[in-house]
Amino acid sequence: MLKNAIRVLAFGLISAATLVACSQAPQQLDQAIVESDAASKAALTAQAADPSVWRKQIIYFAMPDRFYNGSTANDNAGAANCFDPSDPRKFHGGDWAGLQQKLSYIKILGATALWITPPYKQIGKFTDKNFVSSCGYHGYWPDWKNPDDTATEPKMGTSADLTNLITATKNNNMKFILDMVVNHAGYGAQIKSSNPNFFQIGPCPNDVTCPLFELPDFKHQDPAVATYLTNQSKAWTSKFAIDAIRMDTVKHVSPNYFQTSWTPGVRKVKNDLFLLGEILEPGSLLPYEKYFPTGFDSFFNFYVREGLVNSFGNAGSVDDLAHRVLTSYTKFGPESNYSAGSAEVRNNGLT
Ligand SMILES: [Ca+2]
Ligand SMILES: [Ca+2]
Repeated sequence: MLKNAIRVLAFGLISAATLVACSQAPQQLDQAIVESDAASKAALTAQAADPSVWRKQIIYFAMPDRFYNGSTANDNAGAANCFDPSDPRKFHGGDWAGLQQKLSYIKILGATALWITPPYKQIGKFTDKNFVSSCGYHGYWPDWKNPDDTATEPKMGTSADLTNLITATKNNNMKFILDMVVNHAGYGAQIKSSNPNFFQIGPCPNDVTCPLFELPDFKHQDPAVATYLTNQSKAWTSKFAIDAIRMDTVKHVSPNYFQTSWTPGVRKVKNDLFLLGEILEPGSLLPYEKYFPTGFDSFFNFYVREGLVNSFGNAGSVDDLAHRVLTSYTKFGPESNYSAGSAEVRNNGLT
């Protein structure tokens, strides 16, 4: 979600991600994944990103709309009344062409991988109950239709523009990470009208079924919904030469969906995809454990990040950070300690 994205952005323009590496994932996949086809299961467990490659990456996270305007021709494309550089809730003109023009700047900073916010066509101007209007400049309010057509956000550019950005990224020897979301659609998205039965209704007792910021929340337990969303992610993965997927709002989606549908699905398209999940949970490591068997390679470690903020950002005791690093190490082993501790601190100039 936007709020999460801003928190990550605020932490540093360039950063090695604070990650929990799923070093136990292959074994747990063997134990937990229920596949009707034994051959598919064997293939799945054999397919994964190479951790020795991804452990070395320095990821630059860019929200293209707020980065650089490479083409003023698309500023007013798509949704009406959504381009206003003076309004923090509207589009400001940045696009994939602008990002491509500035790749050398990102590379000079030392980044080895580029992660951009979701590319989906966004809903039109949304006015909330307090009469505040916003637009999906962040990419997390997709205006999907059924069947999905992999439409890109016109203000970001065309499919060709995205392809060109990815190609240029690779030509600069950088990896490309595409942000995706399967938890929700944008407010009033086309699919909400065409397929109202695709969405949760009624009480919401937990993170999975409770709509986030009242966004239309997908009912992943419905096989038709699972198929729709997984096919959509597979289509984007097939259409664009991405190296990795950063998945939004993981803890708001059933682990079973990822484990049985989404992860095997996208890996069948590209078997060495690096799958990085957002579990925005600073208070406990329990949710991370819950999602380990789902097939993700790694998760952002917001638990250790909270310790970094408390200890260094807010001038608190380092005891809090030490406790969190030790807990993470004890729970997930030396890989999590490596990725969650030293790299993050060093690359953000905190030591
Ligand atoms: Ca533009
Ligand atoms: Ca949900």
